[in-house]
Amino acid sequence: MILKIAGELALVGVIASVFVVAAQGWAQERAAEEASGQEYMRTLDDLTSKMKNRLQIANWNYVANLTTVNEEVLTQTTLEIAEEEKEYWKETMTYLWHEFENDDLKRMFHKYSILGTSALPEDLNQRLIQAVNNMQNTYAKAKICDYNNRTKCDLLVEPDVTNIFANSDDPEELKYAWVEWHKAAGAPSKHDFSEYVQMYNEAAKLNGFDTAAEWWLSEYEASDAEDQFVALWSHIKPLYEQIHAYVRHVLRMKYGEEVVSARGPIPAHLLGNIWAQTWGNVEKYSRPYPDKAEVDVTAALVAQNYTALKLFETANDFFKSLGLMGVPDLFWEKSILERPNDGRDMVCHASAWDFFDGEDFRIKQCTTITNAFFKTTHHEMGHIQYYLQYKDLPVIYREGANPGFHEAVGDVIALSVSSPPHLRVMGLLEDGTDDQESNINQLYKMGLDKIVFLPFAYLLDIYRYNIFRGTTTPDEYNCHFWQLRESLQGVEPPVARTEEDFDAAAKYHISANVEYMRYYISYIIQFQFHRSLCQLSGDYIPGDSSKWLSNCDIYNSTTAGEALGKMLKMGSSKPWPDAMEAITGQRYMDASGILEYFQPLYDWLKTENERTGEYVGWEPSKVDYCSSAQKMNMETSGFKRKINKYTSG
Ligand code: X8Z
Ligand code: ZN
Repeated sequence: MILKIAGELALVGVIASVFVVAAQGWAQERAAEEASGQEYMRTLDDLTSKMKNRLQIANWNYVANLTTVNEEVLTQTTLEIAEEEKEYWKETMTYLWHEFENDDLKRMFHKYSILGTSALPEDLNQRLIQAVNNMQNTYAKAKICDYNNRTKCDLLVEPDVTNIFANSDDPEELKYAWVEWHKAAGAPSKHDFSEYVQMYNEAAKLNGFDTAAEWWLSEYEASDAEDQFVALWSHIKPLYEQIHAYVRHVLRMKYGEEVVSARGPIPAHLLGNIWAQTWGNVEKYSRPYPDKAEVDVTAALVAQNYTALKLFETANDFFKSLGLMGVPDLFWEKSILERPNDGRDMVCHASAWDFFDGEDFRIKQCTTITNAFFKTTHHEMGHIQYYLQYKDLPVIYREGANPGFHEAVGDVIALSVSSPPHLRVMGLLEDGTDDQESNINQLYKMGLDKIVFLPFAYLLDIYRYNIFRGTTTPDEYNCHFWQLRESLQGVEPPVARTEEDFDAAAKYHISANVEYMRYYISYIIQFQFHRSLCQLSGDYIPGDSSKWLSNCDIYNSTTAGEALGKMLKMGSSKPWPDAMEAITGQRYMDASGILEYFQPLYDWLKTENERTGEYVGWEPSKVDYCSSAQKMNMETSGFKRKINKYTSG
């Protein structure tokens, strides 16, 4: 009996030690696998930076000079790199990275597991590239004729169309330019756009997403990202409605009730911008206190002989004052800061470029000396600052914490630069303007830029989510676009529209396949960043009503610079709440910053709209942009119900 028990115990012991040995073996194997994963990541990093560098060069060469040869080189390079990436991807996927202990390594593998458009079979990828190139080309080369001289037909979006909208207040001229631009830049791209949607959705599926909408949303690393966007809008909407009502009132007084109805949406051609995305140019005749000093700095910049170069140097100086990095010499050598005067076609829309070699960073911008470019210059330099700060990270992390972060950096700087105290120091704003009325003027000008932009940015991607998800089909492209613009922005087209038109593509980012929710997020979080940096700099104390957040300037604050730098250095190596925490101590995006900033303006607008009795909100447009069949279909298909979710209405 005793012997039997001893025998059984021995057997149990043997089995147990077999397990222990097996477990140890397995653990060793896993450790070895993980170590080889580490090693592999280093190789892949090296290869990826070389591939990305090559692709960026081909890309830059094309957009800076739209020739057929440059287009061919770009297409070929993209296809070749796609094949290479596919091969590496297969190897990457042989690693059991889900089991890795090291979270950082896991994060890198996870990022590499999304192959993007390179996942497409070559023929489909080629169709995608072709469709996007066609749209880019159409947009960049679109020209319209002069209103007063119809034989002069070389007007481009930058600077000509932009200038017409900035300076003209002839509603007929504006209507003409609006219609012509949409005819030239939008309508021809309809077919290419639907081809692009099919190919892009196909790529999304190959990457494991239901549609390209889920792919884009995945960049925000939250399962409820879309709900977060919706919630943010519900907080901002009351402020937007006040500014909308105020501007409509002024425009009705200016143009008459025939042109601007009392309770309708605002006609989109009267807002000082071809896309009605920012309304800063209507400030000159809608300023709350017209007798107070000028707040638009265009005239001051011109009077002081600012050049494109001087604008960039000014922005560079601000970053340096925070203890952040100045741009390297190569930047000044390689950037294009003005439209070259050699007759070439190029994509003028401003952009900042990382060439992924740690040395080459460039901006391409067709600068003119205006208030708007003063801001855009800081915006673009913010992208460069991010590139510089994270240049030593593995290449897979050289991106914003989320796409909105990248867009917010330069704008945060511009918030300080545009504060009345800073403008005064720069000599761009008259002295002796530090009173309540001047500050309301200044805040109003900012509101026309920042608040007004939010519904535009938000709807541009709700529009594309609907298309990617099949909620909007090609025969409804234009009708649904205007349905969203009316519901969210409260604007309407100046003339009737049909499906012959494709107005969305008259906006650069639609034709160039650039996700746009990034700007919506940026315009919200930049105020969270501004508030925190202002507190760190000591130039703002929350709750102290003697100093407005809009009067804070962080110039020279190395404490603020250090916090900003810390966040920028993280790139996308950590989920964005970690990056946000590095500056704000908060782990979520919220509208409290922007609402705090604009609180005095909100109070002023509310009182003013009550005084004039202006209706707040808007009733349905009387302009025809959907056919009766389309209208019926919107009711029965549930489209109306679906968009209600986004409008908080
Ligand atoms: O496209 C841009 C930048 C380049 S990232 C000039 N922006 C958006 C636009 O122009 O529509 C900046 C603000 C919004
Ligand atoms: Zn940008």
